Amino acid sequence: MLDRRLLPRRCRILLTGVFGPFGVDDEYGRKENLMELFHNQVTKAQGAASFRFHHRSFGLYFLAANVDGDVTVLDFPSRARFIRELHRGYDVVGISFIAPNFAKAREMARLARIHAPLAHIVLGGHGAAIEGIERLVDCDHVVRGEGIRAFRKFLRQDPDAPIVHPVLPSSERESIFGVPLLGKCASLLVPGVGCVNGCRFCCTSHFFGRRYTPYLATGRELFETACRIADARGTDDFFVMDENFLKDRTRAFELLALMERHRRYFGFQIFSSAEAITAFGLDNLVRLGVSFVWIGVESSTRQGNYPKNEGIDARTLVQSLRDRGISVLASGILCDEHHTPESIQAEIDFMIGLEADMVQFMLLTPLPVTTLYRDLERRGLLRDDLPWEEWHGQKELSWHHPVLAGDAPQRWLDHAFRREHEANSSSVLRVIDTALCGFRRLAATRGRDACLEHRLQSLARRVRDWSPVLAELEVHGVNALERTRARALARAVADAIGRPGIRGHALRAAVRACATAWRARVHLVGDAIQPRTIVTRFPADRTGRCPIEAVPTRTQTPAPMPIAHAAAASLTPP
Ligand code: B12
Ligand code: SF4
Repeated sequence: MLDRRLLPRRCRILLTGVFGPFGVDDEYGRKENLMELFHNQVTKAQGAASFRFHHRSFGLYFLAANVDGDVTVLDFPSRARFIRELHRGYDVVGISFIAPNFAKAREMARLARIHAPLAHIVLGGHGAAIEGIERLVDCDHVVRGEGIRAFRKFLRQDPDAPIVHPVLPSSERESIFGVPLLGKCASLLVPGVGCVNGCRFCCTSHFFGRRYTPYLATGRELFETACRIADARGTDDFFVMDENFLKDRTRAFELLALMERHRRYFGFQIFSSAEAITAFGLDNLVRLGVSFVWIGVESSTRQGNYPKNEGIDARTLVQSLRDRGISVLASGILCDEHHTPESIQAEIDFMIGLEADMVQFMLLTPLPVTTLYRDLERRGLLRDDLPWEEWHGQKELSWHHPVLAGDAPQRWLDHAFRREHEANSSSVLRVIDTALCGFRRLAATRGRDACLEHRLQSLARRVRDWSPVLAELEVHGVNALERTRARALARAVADAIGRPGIRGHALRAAVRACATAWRARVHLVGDAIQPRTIVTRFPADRTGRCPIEAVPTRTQTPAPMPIAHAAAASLTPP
């Protein structure tokens, strides 16, 4: 192990995510592990109507923006690109990984020892929670939990220096039906990490010590940071990467008050628990500009649920949000301990019956550091024959379930996603429907002030920008029900905000053309999209720690088929 006291004052630091390709079966990974959020865990059964995009490894940019030194961030490298980068000469190589990417992190540490033998190897991210990781991976230092302060300490820098929020897009290469969404995507906002609720399965809460560590502690800090980022990126929309954004009600109300006072109305896509949403008030969410909220509904049963959902009727909450123009992603847990084939079907029916815009089904997965993990470990129920690559919650259970064994969990999961799609239609249709409901409700509200007037215009824009995709669903919907719904919704949109003009018709035709090309592409080569490698260099002694370079170096994606879609910024689900 290298002695960190030997590190030079001005370090050359490489911060990297794990290497691709992603979502393929090889010695380092599994095909279920796509580097995508929606297509992997939410709209995966929705075929061409699935939302497609990539998210950068945000934590790395936060570290880079907050330590002193020449820092390079390498996102989505190939193995060969990583080796090439090592030869540039680094004092520190920081590897960020999650548990299912354990084998990749181990291989990268091995490569770093060979190609950069003098570099200190630091491991961080959720994978660092794996017990005995120091022994399993050849490294010099492991950071568990919040990383900025810990990494500064490691580098012998001031851990309590102010935190700089980097300016970043929330996602890359957004598309649906093979149609790239043009225009600016929402920016990333990370108000803080962790959640105090400590639900027993939740690894983000446990990893950060069941505490909330704010990066932006007050509404004013949030507002000022949002202004800075919005001015730099040219969009007022934000994807808020905070486990339970509305939990700090005072901060959210202060933010709302500042937006109203300055007449600067941002839009937000957030994660929040049902209790926090209810406590903040649904109409306040509309004023705050929330267009999307991810809620952990978890289960219909008392046994499978958590205090955050106590006394709240999930279906009423979901419908009340959608009525107000707020899209809901509801997530539910399958293969909980008490589930049997009968009760699991009831659970799936319950999730479908919520009629949310999107539903995530996830297998109960005990990840290291969680109470659930400790509990199952104590009871001897954890599987020791399953490699970490399989701990992604999309196929096998990583623990011994009393009745659901073998490939039963995966079959239930596939069945759940498929049924949800068939019953509730494609998520994009629901998202347009939600925006239209919100528009009608607000349009009927008397005495709208400037804030609500702004929200009304945003909803109208969202409906107008997204509705061309209905042209594709009218013809190629998953079933007759969806095709009928798409036609009815297109008529309702025309009644509420006007018939499509020449531009609208052109967009509808373009969507159809792109979708046809996409179907051909899927038929010939499949629907995989690998993220491109992104290299960003943060030089030392920079003002405001801004990167000087962000170089996409490789793309494995098909050539984009551009059609105008200015809506990307107004509705970009996380
Ligand atoms: C964005 C995201 C993704 C993106 C990936 C982005 C990327 N480029 O890797 C997408 C959507 C593709 C994704 C996919 C998956 N994800 Co994911 N994802 C997240 C999410 C929502 C946010 C992460 C984030 O940016 N947080 C904000 C930043 C600031 O925090 P951070 O990353 O934790 O970084 C901090 C510290 O951890 C630390 N740190 C991080 N890296 C490093 C490195 C060094 C050197 C140091 C010193 C410190 C350090 O410092 C940072 C600042 O404090 C988290 C949940 C969450 N709320 O954190 C899940 C999460 C990380 N994902 C998870 C999982 C399981 C998956 C999937 C397997 C899901 C699935 N079943 O399909 C896939 C795997 C994909 C793959 N092939 O790798 C788990 C990880 C579980 C675990 N214990 O390992 C999480 C925690 C969600 C959960 N609760 O289960 N994911
Ligand atoms: S409320 Fe959500 S983020 Fe918080 S501990 Fe529970 S599952 Fe995790």
